[in-house]
Amino acid sequence: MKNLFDLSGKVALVTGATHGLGMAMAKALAHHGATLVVNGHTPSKMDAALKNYQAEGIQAHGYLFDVTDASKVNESIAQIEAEVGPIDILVNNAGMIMRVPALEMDPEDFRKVVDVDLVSPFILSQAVGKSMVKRGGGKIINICSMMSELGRDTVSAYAAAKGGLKMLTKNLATEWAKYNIQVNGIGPGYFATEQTAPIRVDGHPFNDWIVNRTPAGKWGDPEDLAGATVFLSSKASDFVNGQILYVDGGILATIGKPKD
Ligand code: GCO
Repeated sequence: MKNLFDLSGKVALVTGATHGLGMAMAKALAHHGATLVVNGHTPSKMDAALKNYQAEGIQAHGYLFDVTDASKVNESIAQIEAEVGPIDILVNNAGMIMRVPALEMDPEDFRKVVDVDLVSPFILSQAVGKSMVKRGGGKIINICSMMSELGRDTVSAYAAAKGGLKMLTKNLATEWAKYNIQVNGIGPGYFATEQTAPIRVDGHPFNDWIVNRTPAGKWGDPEDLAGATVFLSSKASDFVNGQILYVDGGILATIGKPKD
């Protein structure tokens, strides 16, 4: 049973893994034996992140590249596979959000959000998918969101992208399952991260509301994603294709309840 989750000998690439959910998922993969490759785009953040990994005994390989630039991505994947080894596990976590009412949002900003949150997972999946097909298999995990299922004021671009990412996951799973590539998603609920800091302030109406709206009655900790990440990266999920595993404290299971 234990070996089902053993990732020894596997190379895992996690995008946007210099902080937050990306770092937590990357650490879980490394602690289960994977050789870790982390992507980021800010040198100072990468330096700090590599020290953070090192402090936990993880020799992470850091690669700075823009996930929205297809030629840079293909170059970097070729470099990683030459220097570290063929990529067995890809976690498309890099993402961004802009909270702007739809009537006011600049279409160029809309395009930027969709580029990072939807187009880049396609670019990375295609680049890594080509060598996974040649080698007979692999694992791809797309980090979705509550906004893959639900709308919310001010996040139309993010919701459009995360909704699209759910369907990209199902479609890649449809096309690539025959190559023994399992493409699945993880849908985090509301987690205590840098990204949610602006809406997770004591007394902020959204903060109180989300705690009440979540059956678990709290914000998630990034470590709460470890199990789902290792499961969808391991032999344990070899017959799991095109699924979105929501890790949300029960938000999607309920209509919510009036405040006590
Ligand atoms: C927001 C939040 C969400 C969460 C997450 C929920 O503004 O609503 O930032 O987008 O980060 O995606 O699943």
